[in-house]
Formats: sequence, C-alpha cells, structure tokens
Amino acid sequence: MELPVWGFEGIAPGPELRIRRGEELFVRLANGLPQASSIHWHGVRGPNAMDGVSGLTQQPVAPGDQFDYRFVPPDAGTFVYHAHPAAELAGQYHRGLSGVLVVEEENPPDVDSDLVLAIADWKLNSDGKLAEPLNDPADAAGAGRIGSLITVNGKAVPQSQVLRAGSRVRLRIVNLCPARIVALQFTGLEPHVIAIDGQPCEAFVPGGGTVPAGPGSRFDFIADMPRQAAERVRIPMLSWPLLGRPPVAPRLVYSIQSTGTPLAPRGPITGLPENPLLPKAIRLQDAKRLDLTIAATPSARARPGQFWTLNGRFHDGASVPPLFNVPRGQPVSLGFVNRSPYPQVMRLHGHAFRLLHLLDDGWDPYWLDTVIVPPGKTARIAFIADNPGKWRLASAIMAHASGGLAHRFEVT
Ligand SMILES: [Cu+2]
Repeated sequence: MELPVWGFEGIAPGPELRIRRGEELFVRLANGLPQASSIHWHGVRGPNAMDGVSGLTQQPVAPGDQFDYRFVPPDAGTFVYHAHPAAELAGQYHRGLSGVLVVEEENPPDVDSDLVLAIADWKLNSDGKLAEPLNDPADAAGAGRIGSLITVNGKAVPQSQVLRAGSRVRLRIVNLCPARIVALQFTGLEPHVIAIDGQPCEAFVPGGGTVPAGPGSRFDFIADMPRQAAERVRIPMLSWPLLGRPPVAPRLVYSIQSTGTPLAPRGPITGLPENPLLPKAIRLQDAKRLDLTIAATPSARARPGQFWTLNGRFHDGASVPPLFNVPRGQPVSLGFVNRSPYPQVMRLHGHAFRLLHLLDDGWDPYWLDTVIVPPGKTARIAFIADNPGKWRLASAIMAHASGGLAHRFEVT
C-alpha cells in the first residue's frame, strides 16, 4: 500500500543526507509545493541565516522559487531536517516533509554497519488516506497529531534486517513523529547509548532498557549482534503513556537476525570523544534565569494558532517581542513549567543544552536540543548563548507549535 504524501525528492522520509564533519552541506530547495516553505536543520548549531525558519531567519520560499542552503555544520552527529514554513508548519510536517541528516565523525567508531531507523507515524482516515484537516484543531488543543500507522524508514512496521553474527552495529534512532514520544526496547542485545540529540555522551546502557525520545530527538546506539546465527534481535516500541488513555501494548518495529559464522569478538564498546566545541562548564551563578509556564489558552478564547501559551503569550509573530535578549556568551537557565495535562516537548534552535537536576542544579551527563516535560512537572535546562542570531524556542509537537507554542530569543 502506498500513501500519498508530500516529500523531499518525493519520498517520506526524504533522502538520507550524509556528509563528513568539515564538509559543506549544500542543498538547493526547489519548491514544487503549492505553499511557501523552507528547510530547518534541526539540532545543527549552524549559522542563523541557514536555520531555515520562515519569517524569522529567512523569507519563505514561494512556490516555484529556490533557496540554497550552504554551510559547514560544526558538529558530527545524527540530525533531522524538515519543512519550516510559518503558518503551515504542522500541515507540511504532517504530510511527510522531514528526513535525516547524518554528519559522520572524522574518526567514526569502528562498527560493521551503521543503520538509521527513522520512526514516523501517520494519522489516517477510514479510506486509508492522510486524515484531514492536516492541522486539526482537536490535535492542536490535545496531545498533538498521533497516528496509528507506524513506519520505519518509510515502510510500515515491522521491518527486518539480517546482519553478521557477532558484528558490531551502530543504530541511529530518529523520532520523526510529529507528536508521539517514542520509547524503544531492545531484546537480544545490549544497546550502549553513545550520543543523544546528535551530541556524544559517556556510553551507557539505559536503565529499564528504554529511553524516551520526544519528536525530533535522536539516540545513537552501538551494540554487538548475538554470536549465535539465526538469533533474532527484537526492537519493540512502547508508547509514552498519555493521561487518561490506557497504555498501548508494545509494538514490534524492527528485528535483526544474526547470520553466518560469528565475527571475532571486539573490545568493549566505548563512547565517542567529547565534542570539544561544547562548553566544559556553564557558570550557573552568572546565568540569566527565566521560568516559562506552558498552559492552554482558556478554551472559550482559544482560536486556531492560539491554543497554547508561554507565560501567557502565544505565537511567534514578528510583532511579539522575543522572550529574552542576551549578549553572546551569556549563560542561560530556563525552567519549563508544564501546567497542562499533556506531556510537552520543547526545543531550542542553534544551541545544545544540559538538563539540570531540580534540587541542586547538577548535570545529567549529556547534551540535548529537545526536552520532554511531563504533565504538571518542571524541567530546567542550561546553555551558553554562544550562537548569534534570532533563534526559535518552540514546542517540538508540531500541532502545538502551530497552535501558539512557538517563541524566539535573540543573541547579540
Ligand atoms: Cu529545530
């Protein structure tokens, strides 16, 4: 069965873009859509003029027009690209305009295979087509658009793969879902997380065997295949529980079968070297601190584009002032306070941040560009505003971003 979508190069996800760190990314957007658009490079700490946010960092690219993205991504890692028009953001994303960008390390870890698993979900009508409207106000006011058709690399799950017994595999798990929080489990091998949201972390085996990935998040794993042939590694997906809904049964997304005579055992799995471009420390005592409360607009006043507020304000319209303006190099600490009954997922453009422990401001040992804030909870992050420009700070849940939860900050 084929689903009519909008896609980069006509497919969803779009083609996997792969370059090596230090190389220039050169992508020409030739807009064949009936709507204006642009391309955002999610997680890439690149120059502001190349961030691809229509109406903020560039003019929207009109139907029939072209725009060249040309820059050298500073970091190696696993990233996402997606359409980033102004008003039609959720609609274009929900139609399939997203893909994966891999920037390989100059000295990549020694593995036998490097697989991208891009998970997406699709909300369908009873006729099997994409459910209309693409930007449904009910999704925008609720948990976002969550579909029941799950795909991995554009094909309905479960998908499978055969790899040499005992071989070492790198798995780049990418959540391209527009709202769903994806948690994968691994049975039959021991997955070591080596990078989160594109940035290296100390290698660890996740507690409970699973890590939740918000929309747009990426997890890089390295694992060794079973040494016995004909063993099956299973990767089921759990769904982040939605309040008021029963938990969804695990669903098999991917399986990998071992084959052939086993490869000789390798040494232990080690992590990637630290990214030297990221700060060694953030002086929190010097940080600009700001709490940002996420809340629904009282339903009687809610209109399309105005379902969600941050500190009482919706929208990223140019007339709305930036949330904050900081000089380059300023440490910033933001508290996201979720006063809604849904998980909220927030993302920051142009920067990587640390998640802080709420009691002592200690660090978790990884960098992120996307953070999940459970209902009724607070998440505090810290970063150094070291990338000049006008940056978006918005919900990673596309229907929420188009529903008003999209703001900006400026680094001068
Ligand atoms: Cu982004």
